[in-house]
Amino acid sequence: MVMKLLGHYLSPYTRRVAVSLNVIGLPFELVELSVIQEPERVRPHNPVLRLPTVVLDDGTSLIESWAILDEIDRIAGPEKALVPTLGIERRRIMQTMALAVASMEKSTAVSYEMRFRPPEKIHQPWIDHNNGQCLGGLQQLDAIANAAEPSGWLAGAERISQADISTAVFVSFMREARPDLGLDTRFATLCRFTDRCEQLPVFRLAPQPPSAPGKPGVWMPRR
Ligand SMILES: N[C@@H](CCC(=O)N[C@@H](CS)C(=O)NCC(=O)O)C(=O)O
Repeated sequence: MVMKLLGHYLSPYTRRVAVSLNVIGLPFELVELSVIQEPERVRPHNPVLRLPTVVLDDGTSLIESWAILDEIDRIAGPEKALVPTLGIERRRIMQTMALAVASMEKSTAVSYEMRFRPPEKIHQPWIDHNNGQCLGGLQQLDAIANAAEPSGWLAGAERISQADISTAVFVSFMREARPDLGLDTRFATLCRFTDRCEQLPVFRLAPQPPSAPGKPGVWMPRR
């Protein structure tokens, strides 16, 4: 029995786990679930009702993508791990991932503010604050991507690492879900780097679904 990845590729956190499994070469089965529409299918495996959740072949559940990725690296061993276990490269890769995750979280804070709140309770200064934080992180990632041009990996790594996977998956998601941020214009280098990653077979095996025009509940805030 292979491990089960509960989630869907509309979720960038699920998608970064899937791409990581592809890079390492660990087989998995995607079990497509929506936490909003099917919470009772998620609850037995994750009491926090969040995706991704991984169910190992012995029935053990793993939650939170960062902790799942850590376990995948442990299973893969130090030669294949996507975050090096030792050395200064570990710090550079972890810090690049930290920028990517923090930017993604700030973008999501805005999406949730606009999607789940009644219009009269949306607070524009909070949206502006989060957008500013998100763009600050992406600006630094753009500079890091610039150093990797035209064919290298982020953080000076010699092969693809979790910094590349998380950055590219999150930027792809934000370009689609947050067109208002204008990432292609602001951060052309980062977007070029993301396009390069998205061409790789390991990314194409876990494709980000195309946006659904006219279905604001899927990507776009209901506003
Ligand atoms: N910190 C979590 C974030 C995961 C997350 O936000 N997942 C979304 C789907 S993209 C979700 O489950 N949202 C439902 C919720 O949090 O209520 C991780 O890294 O796994």
